[in-house]
Amino acid sequence: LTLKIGIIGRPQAGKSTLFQLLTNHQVGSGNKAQVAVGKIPDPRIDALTKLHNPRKVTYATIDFWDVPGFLPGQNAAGFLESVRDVDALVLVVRAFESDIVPSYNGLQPYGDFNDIQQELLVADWSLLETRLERIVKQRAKNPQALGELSVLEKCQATLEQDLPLRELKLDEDEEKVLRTYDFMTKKPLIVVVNLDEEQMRTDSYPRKSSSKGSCPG
Ligand SMILES: Nc1nc2c(ncn2[C@@H]2O[C@H](COP(=O)(O)OP(=O)(O)O)[C@@H](O)[C@H]2O)c(=O)[nH]1
Ligand SMILES: [Mg+2]
Repeated sequence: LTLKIGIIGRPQAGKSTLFQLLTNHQVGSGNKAQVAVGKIPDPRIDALTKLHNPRKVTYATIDFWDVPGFLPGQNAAGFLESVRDVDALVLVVRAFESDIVPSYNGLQPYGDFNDIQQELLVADWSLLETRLERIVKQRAKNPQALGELSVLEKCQATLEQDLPLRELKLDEDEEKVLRTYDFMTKKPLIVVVNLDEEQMRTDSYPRKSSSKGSCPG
């Protein structure tokens, strides 16, 4: 089973650049999700290869999906559909400055992170509502429904605080129940802040201005 990772973010954030780096795959200009294979570097395989000099060397791989950029106010259905079944998300947010590359509502990496996270939270809300309705109806007939209901209620409390479901601490059985759902904010998330060289060197780029919460970058 190959791990699937979806690369998401605004247009012009650097998603395809990262995708190309990871997969060595040239990106076309179309606006469709693209998939390519990334090899996982493994020093153990390299050591064995040196020792045995085999004819073929096979690294473990990850399928990376380069997902079309998402803009706020846009219908999120298509965007969400392309990442519904990935195992993890990489969110690329733009910090780099450029006169050539257009930016959408300015350079605000934290704001971009927040907007997209919000979109994922909303998607989970609507999935949760559907599931809750169904499970409440099944409760009388299905003995498993009660356990599921309690997990979903915990999810509800978490989402009500605007927190992603990966923040919710569950025991092993509850985790198993939750895994049967494709909640977006349950997926592991890596936030990549795409800095330019100057920002790298000086470690200064637009961060979150208010003091509430912490910037994931
Ligand atoms: N100056 C600068 N340009 C970048 C950087 N990262 C990406 N770009 C450029 O920004 C444009 C958009 O990048 P791309 O990876 O296609 O963004 P995507 O729309 O998120 O897939 C391309 O022309 C890239 O070459 C960066 O760190 N600095
Ligand atoms: Mg792209």
